[in-house]
This record gives sequence, C-alpha cells and structure tokens, in this order.
Amino acid sequence: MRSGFVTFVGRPNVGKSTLLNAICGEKVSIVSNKPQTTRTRIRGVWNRGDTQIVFVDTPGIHKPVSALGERVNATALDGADDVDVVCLLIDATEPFGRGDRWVADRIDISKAFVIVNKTDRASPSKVLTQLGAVGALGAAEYFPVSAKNGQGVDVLLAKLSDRMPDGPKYFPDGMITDTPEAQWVAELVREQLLHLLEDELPYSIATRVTQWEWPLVKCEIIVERESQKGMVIGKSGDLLKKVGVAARAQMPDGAYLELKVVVDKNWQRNAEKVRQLGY
Ligand SMILES: Nc1nc2c(ncn2[C@@H]2O[C@H](COP(=O)(O)OP(=O)(O)OP(=O)(O)O)[C@@H](O)[C@H]2O)c(=O)[nH]1
Ligand SMILES: [Mg+2]
Repeated sequence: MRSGFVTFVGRPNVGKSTLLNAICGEKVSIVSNKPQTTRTRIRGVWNRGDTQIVFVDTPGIHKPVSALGERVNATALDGADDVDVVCLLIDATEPFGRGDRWVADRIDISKAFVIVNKTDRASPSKVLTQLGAVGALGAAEYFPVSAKNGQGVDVLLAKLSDRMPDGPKYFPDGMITDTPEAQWVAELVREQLLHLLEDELPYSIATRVTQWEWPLVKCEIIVERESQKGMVIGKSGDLLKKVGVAARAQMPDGAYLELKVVVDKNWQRNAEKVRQLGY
C-alpha cells in the first residue's frame, strides 16, 4: 500500500475546491465564484488500486483585513506543512500576479507541483504563456488542468501517485471526507448565501448548526450588522427560503432544515469569536 497527503494552496478563486471535488468524484468542499469561499482545511480521499491519496483543500491566501482573514491564511499555510506534496494552483485565465507570487514564496517551491487550472477557459497559447511565466518558479513539476472538465487531471494523479511513500490506508473504503455532518450542513447553507448575495455581504456571514435532532436540523446564519439581517432574509423571507430549499436538496431525504438569522456585531474582527465559530 502506498499513501500520503497532498495539499492544494493558492490565492482565492483559482479552483482549489473545484479540483478537490473533481478528484473525489463528489462535492466535499463548497465552491463559489466569489473569492474566500473556503475557510477551513477540507480533506477528500482518492483511492486507486493500492494507492490512497488524502487531498487537503485550504482557504485562498490573501491580504487579510480581519481576524478571520488572518486565521484562514494561517490555516492554509499550516496545511502545507508536513505533507508529501504541496500543489500551488494558478489560474490560467489571469496573469501570474503578486498574490500568486506571495503564496509561492511561502512554500518549498522546489518540491512543489504547480497546477495551472481553468485551461478550458484559456486558449492553448495562453496556457503556454502561463506555463512559461510559472516555469521560472523552479517547481518540481508543472501541470495544465481543467478542474471543470477533468482535462489533465489523470496525468496529475498518476504523477502524485508516484510520489506517495509506503503507508497505511488512512481512510477506510467508502469514506471520502471526514467533515462532520453538522459542519457540512452549515457549509451548504453558506454556499447558497455566497451564490445568492452580492458584494461584501458573504464575507460578513458565518453559519453554524445549533441543533441536530434528526430529522430536525437548526442552522444559524450569523451576520455582523442589523442592516444585513434583512438582506439575508429577503423580501417576505424569499431569499432565506431559497437558501433553505437548495441546501436541503443536498441533505439526506427527510431532513427538516430550520434557518435563523442572528446578529453578532463585527464577529469577523474578533479572533476569539472567529475561533468559536470553528474557523
Ligand atoms: N472554467 C473553469 N472554471 C473553474 C475551474 N475551476 C474552478 N472554476 C471556477 O472558479 C471559481 C472558484 O472556484 P473555487 O473552487 O471555489 O476556488 P478556490 O480556489 O477554492 O477559492 P477559495 O476557496 O476562495 O480560495 C468557481 O466559479 C469555479 O466554478 C476550471 O477548471 N474551469
Ligand atoms: Mg475553496
């Protein structure tokens, strides 16, 4: 048996979580078109023959403006410690920039794999230009992939498998992730809010399951200001209803999901509150 750990790092929105889901064959990490979607380390497992790779998705590393930002950056960088391979993800559709460089400087790049993602949205010549730009980093390997259509992912998995040392099966057969159910439901709710709300509001939101008495699941949506409460609830509760329906559709049959919006003033700036929320 060969097995090991592989961490995805990169600036926000480059497609780390989408790639994790593509590899696992199901959604284990929430995804949105807004930056700073992932807030914790999320593990997803890939098995092939007698090889098992545990992939670790991390929050996008960015310039922090709050205690939450500082916390998630630290979570991401810690996730790159002590793993078999660190993969730095880059977006093929945007120039290699300061944000990417900042992350590259904080990992052992000579041992890292660089993944140029979203090749489905970039012309072959643009992908080549991007590979040329990142080639100067001196990484161990380079891979153009599309997390969306799977292109290049098999080649990446083959190379990662080669790097796995002899080791145990960390996760039993059939177990794809170790995210606790309650945390997963809170994430599903937050994912819908990221999809449905505009501008800065999603960054002010945290979600937390407060009661799990199957089939009743109560989830709190925490906002930072009274004025945000109404926006999350929507006209005559429309938005909140949409969130509930979409999240419940991804839960096991029969679930009854109750959502409640509460205000916790500026929770995002308070390191202790950030910690209590599980970030
Ligand atoms: N076209 C295309 N879009 C992609 C691909 N991978 C990810 N995306 C899109 O890019 C956006 C960001 O994807 P995420 O997977 O949430 O990115 P992330 O790196 O996990 O972002 P953070 O959690 O904020 O750090 C979403 O809208 C995805 O659908 C890809 O290969 N091709
Ligand atoms: Mg993510």
